[in-house]
Amino acid sequence: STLYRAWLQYSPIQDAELREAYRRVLGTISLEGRRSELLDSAIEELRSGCRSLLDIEPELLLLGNEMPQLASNEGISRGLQLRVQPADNVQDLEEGNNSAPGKLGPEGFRLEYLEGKGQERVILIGGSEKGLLYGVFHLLRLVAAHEPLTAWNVTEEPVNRLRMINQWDNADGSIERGYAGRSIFYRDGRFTEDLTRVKDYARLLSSVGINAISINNVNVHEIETRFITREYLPQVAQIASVFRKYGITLYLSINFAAPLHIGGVGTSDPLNEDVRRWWRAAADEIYSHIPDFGGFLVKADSEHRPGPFAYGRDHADGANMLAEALKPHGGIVIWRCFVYNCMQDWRDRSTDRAKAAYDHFTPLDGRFMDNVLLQIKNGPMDFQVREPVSPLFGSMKHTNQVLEFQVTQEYTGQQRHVCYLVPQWKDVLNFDTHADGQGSYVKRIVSGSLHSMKLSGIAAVSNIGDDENWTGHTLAQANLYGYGRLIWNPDLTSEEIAEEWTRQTFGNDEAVIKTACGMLMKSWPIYESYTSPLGVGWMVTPHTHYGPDVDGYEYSRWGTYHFADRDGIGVDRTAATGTGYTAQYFEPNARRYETLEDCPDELLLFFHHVPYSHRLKSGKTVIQHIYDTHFEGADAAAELLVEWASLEGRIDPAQHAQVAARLAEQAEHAKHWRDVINTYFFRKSGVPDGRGRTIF
Ligand code: BDP
Repeated sequence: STLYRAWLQYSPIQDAELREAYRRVLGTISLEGRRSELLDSAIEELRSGCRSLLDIEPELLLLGNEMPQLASNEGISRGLQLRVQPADNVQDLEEGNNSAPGKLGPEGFRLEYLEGKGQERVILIGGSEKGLLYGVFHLLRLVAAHEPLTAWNVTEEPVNRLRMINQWDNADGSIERGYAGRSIFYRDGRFTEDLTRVKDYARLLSSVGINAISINNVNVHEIETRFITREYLPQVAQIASVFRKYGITLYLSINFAAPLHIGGVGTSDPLNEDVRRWWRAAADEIYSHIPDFGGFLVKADSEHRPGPFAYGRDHADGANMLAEALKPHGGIVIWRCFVYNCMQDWRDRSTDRAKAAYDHFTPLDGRFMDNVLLQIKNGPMDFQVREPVSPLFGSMKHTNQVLEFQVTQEYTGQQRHVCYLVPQWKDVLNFDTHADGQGSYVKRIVSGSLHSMKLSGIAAVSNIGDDENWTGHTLAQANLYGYGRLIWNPDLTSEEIAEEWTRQTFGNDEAVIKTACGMLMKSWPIYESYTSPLGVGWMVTPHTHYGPDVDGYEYSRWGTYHFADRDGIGVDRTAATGTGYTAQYFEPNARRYETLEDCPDELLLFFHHVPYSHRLKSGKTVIQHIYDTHFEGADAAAELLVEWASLEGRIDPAQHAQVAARLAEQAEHAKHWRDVINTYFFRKSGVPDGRGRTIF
């Protein structure tokens, strides 16, 4: 169905001229080099794409091991020519072109349309088989977007080395923070038998360049603890082989206490020799089933998960123990920095959850083995609609770092509200940490270019489940698509990505593109406007994290407070009078956040406690800002529904209806948010709305 195919619709090209042009060059496909799993996937993808987009069955010419000079070989100087050419070996594509040949990295590709002497051809060269597969997906993307052949001239190379997706799927089939049905991997404690859906997921991920996946929740329960044992490894290996065909390496989340729980070792102390031996044996076993296994993802000493602290050891001890076990096999440890005290008391102002990751990890810089990567959430708290960037980025110059985003919309509307997150992620990537002076952007830290890290990249929590359309809200497909595209190339704009996605998903009707992209682009600001104001976060229903509950977490132990009282609101995180969090940033960021006048409005309440009468840079008082944004936000949500209605008849009815239903729900729920938040602050502050609107 159109819902299921997501952005790989490959809808038939209607324009006859364009179709003919594509048919001319895609009617014959020749492949030089040996067949392999990855190349088979590339060819399968090309063929089904051509069938569906152009209604042709391309002729396939296999040219064996020989690598003939392209131009000199008469027999193949037409059609689409595929070739794998490792990095140092790329020649000029065009005869007589004596400009310096560019180098193609291992995951890169070059696509070129050549015309002359009455002949047309397209050459696609991959820096590796994987690069070629990415090139095929790119080519099909160009066809789907109706790009003219003359514009087919691209060389692409992923900016980030590790481009990962984290599933939070549990063996019982549930998904932690999943909003799109049940797991496609597991059901009732078992691996699903039919792997069709897993394969289609691999295609979606590979089409946007994702090259790594962890397949189980970071909170590892009983059954998943045993995924690393003989009992489950054959099934894990099957999943690995599905992903391998699409260039995606498999990882597992592990339970730090596994030696104690399932190993009969009696302890999980990372410095205990029996424990270390147990992990080495576990790694050996894993690699005997999955020779290219990626490694472990670890949540330790976080939200009641076991970790090295129980034995008086630190996180370098814990991570290095695992890294040592994986090292001989080339595996890596991805160790999460989401470590904080979830049992703290709101009356104790000396502890601030926002400070925790930095405090725990910066003293360990330089102590981690070179196959350990620290995975850091984009913000210091937890994927709120608005947070500052984690001060850990750039603060550990001798440690490999991975940035963690959340594609699943836990705090951003749970795929019942539309919230296109690419603009938020771009803000994070473009944040200048000043770690090494001006221009020390987060994107340069995680790509490894700033501190020349060999292993780094970006990971994100997936938003898919077994719903027909994968993501619950069809517009939420744009977040998965956008995540992959953005981490492939962080310099793509949010608009470009939205447009690519829209064309491939809904077709090339310009009115649809304009409206749908416009809606995506304003969706995050709209969601922010009717939920928690000015960066303060939370105010959500405890546990589910859906819907407003202003004081839901205010007097609990999770470390997430807004400190609203009759006079004011916000968390004082200044060094002068507050928790001292601002001091974790490099200058001039530290000073900017510390100084009330300089702190950006949208983060004001994250950093400062201010009276309701405090004037923002916008000229409004805080209280009036709260009232206005909530009225405007709910109106804007209602407007989205109207805009979408205008597209009826222009896109597939199933897609249209699905989105319309969610937008209607959003519009209602936005009113609820508006009323709860405005009423709360009206009653707390006693300040009437300056514009005389009724607030109960
Ligand atoms: C929070 C989620 C929780 C996760 C945790 C994590 O509420 O379910 O287990 O993050 O990242 O956002 O480990």
